[in-house]
Amino acid sequence: MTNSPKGKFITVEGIEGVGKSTNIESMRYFLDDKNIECIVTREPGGTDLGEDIRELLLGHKHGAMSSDCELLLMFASRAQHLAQVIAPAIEKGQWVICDRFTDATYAYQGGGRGIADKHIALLEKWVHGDRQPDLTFLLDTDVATGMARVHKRGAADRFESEAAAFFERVRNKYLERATSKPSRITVVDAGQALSQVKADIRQRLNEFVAHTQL
Ligand code: Z5A
Repeated sequence: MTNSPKGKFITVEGIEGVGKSTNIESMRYFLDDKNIECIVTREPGGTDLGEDIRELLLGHKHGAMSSDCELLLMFASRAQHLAQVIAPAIEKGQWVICDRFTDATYAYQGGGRGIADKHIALLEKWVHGDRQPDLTFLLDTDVATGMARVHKRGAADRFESEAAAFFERVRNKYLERATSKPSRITVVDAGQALSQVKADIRQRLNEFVAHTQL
């Protein structure tokens, strides 16, 4: 009996408004076209429990939440998500596209809130061991462009209410991580016309799919 191949784990990252949700939909169509079974999920969230944690994290009910509490809730949601959704899907051979994962924790809780990388690394090791995304798209554009896109939507959540300086630190941390992990993280210029952003993502995804089928 041969083991069926494991699925792949793809994550999509970036500051608010860079077009993660929009482009994830196109990525799903692309994989469908290639007859690759995939699921789309998100963090924080992705399970019933995780979605409840997401409400705590994004809502304004707990505006005075400490940075450490925020960090631990992100990993609590992630632990459930990995155990209940991500790991089982990959084991079954499905591909998983996840809207944000641990790079977001380094960017927001590390870069944004100032928590030391070594604390985040400890939780990362505990919660996901050696499991890492196989491919990450970092959609990158300047903070003003991202903010202008989402602020058209109305009421801002707890993160969206942060000042531009917070998102500058988040963006810098993302770019720093991309520089240190070039084989996993592909940076896409998300300030371009959407058609070009989609084309850039499709090209990288195509290379990745071809490589996995070698
Ligand atoms: N967070 C954290 O702190 N730590 C963690 O570990 C994790 C998360 C996992 C929830 O994330 C918050 O959790 C997040 C970080 C924190 N807070 N923030 N900020 P989220 O992913 O749910 O929230 P978000 O980043 O605010 O997502 P978003 O606002 O939905 O943005 P998006 O998905 O990147 O964008 P979009 O909805 O696809 O596009 C926004 C608009 O721009 C839409 O009208 C599009 O049509 C338009 N758009 C998209 N691309 C283009 C281009 N290229 N040109 C023109 N217009 C475009």
